[in-house]
Amino acid sequence: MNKLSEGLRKFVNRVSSARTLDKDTLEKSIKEIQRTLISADVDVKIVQELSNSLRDELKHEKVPKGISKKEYFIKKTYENLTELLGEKNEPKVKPKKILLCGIYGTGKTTTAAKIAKFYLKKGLSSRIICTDTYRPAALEQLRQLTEDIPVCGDENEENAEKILKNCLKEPEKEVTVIDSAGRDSLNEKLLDEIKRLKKASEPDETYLVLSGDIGKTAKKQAQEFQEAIGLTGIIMTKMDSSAKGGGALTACSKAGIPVKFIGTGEKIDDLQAFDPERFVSRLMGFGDLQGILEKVSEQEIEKEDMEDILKGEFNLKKFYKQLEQTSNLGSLKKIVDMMGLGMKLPDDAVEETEENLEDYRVIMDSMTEEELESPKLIKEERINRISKGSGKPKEKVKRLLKQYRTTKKMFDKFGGSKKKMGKLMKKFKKTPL
Ligand SMILES: Nc1nc2c(ncn2[C@@H]2O[C@H](COP(=O)(O)OP(=O)(O)OP(=O)(O)O)[C@@H](O)[C@H]2O)c(=O)[nH]1
Ligand SMILES: [Mg+2]
Repeated sequence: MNKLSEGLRKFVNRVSSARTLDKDTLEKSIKEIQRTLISADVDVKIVQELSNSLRDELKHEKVPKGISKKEYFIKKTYENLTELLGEKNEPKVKPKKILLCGIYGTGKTTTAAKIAKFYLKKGLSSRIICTDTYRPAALEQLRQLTEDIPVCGDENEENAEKILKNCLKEPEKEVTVIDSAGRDSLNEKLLDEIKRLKKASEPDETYLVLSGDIGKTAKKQAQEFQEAIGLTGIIMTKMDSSAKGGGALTACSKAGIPVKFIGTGEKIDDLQAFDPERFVSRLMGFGDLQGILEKVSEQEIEKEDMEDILKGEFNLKKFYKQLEQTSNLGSLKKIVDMMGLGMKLPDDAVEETEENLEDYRVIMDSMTEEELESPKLIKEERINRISKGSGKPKEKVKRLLKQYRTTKKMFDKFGGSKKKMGKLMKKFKKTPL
């Protein structure tokens, strides 16, 4: 766990365990956040703004019914931090060309492989084009990173643009990721090369790959590339190993250039679409935060979900959301128990799901939108693909599907009776989850 997370969790603990949220506790807690953010290289001015906004909101806004002032404070902190990090990125699963650029050693090549794999897992065919003529064995590096993705390049050609053009002539795949060479800074040579690669490939996305360890200076670098080349987003790597990743993310968001993905390790699966809410809630401690968020804002969302579920629209996406929102199936169990009609989720099903939670998440990350929405489409062939993409055994994919079906059957049975459903909805709306 990195320092940022450690500090934020300490903050959550301090607030939660305080008897009341008096002025002294509030100030000490704000200091805790300030220290933590500054040590993650978040700009001092931004930290100051955040503290002021927190103080202000706590002073002027009414604490909603049903939660304590302490809980409200934690929720506000979560919201303010999330806002600092910008918008959520939901990468569209459709054919595209992606050009990666950046200076030396930021993780371009590793990221090229990760992105190609990301889309492959979502069911799109993908390939990588290596235009790096500077780093010896750049092609070899890519081939080692990816077993099941074709890599095109030419060790004997020195002109990056030529390599690109030749590779683009090869049979097309749905997603093409273009890796480029780095330089020690955004100098003329690099600029010239990327401009030419961009012209020759006409990419749908141009991503700057930055390493989280540069902290708040990310802003300057991002702006320079943005002006010189035109970016559609940033990929922030080494979020697992850098103490300054928080500062780097915040800086990019402030510069108005969206962070699209984050790299969280050296392995090919260590890439996540950037989601500030998920990111902050992990940092602050999902378990601690979850209870509070559920009590307030998410209550409404879950109610909507519940209505859909009762209408018979329970799919893997909803199941996935449940898994995402709760670190265990507690709330789903609560829903089921609340039905109070002798239909209980078997305890071992709940336990089993808790145990398998992380695996399930990985498996579902390898499914397409269509599959998540209509799990009945998932037959043997797709199971094979999902198992391969996620690196999990077929049996595990099947077990997940079976668990989903069992739960759905129960909901369907229940949803059949309108009267019962109406009664339940009334009850449901009154009772916080
Ligand atoms: N911990 C961690 N290491 C990473 C991550 N992404 C890349 N790396 C490591 O960073 C180092 C450099 O990665 P490369 O992908 O070769 O970087 P590059 O930008 O292609 O480098 P050049 O082509 O020389 O400019 C390698 O050791 C990678 O394993 C990440 O998200 N987390
Ligand atoms: Mg490289």
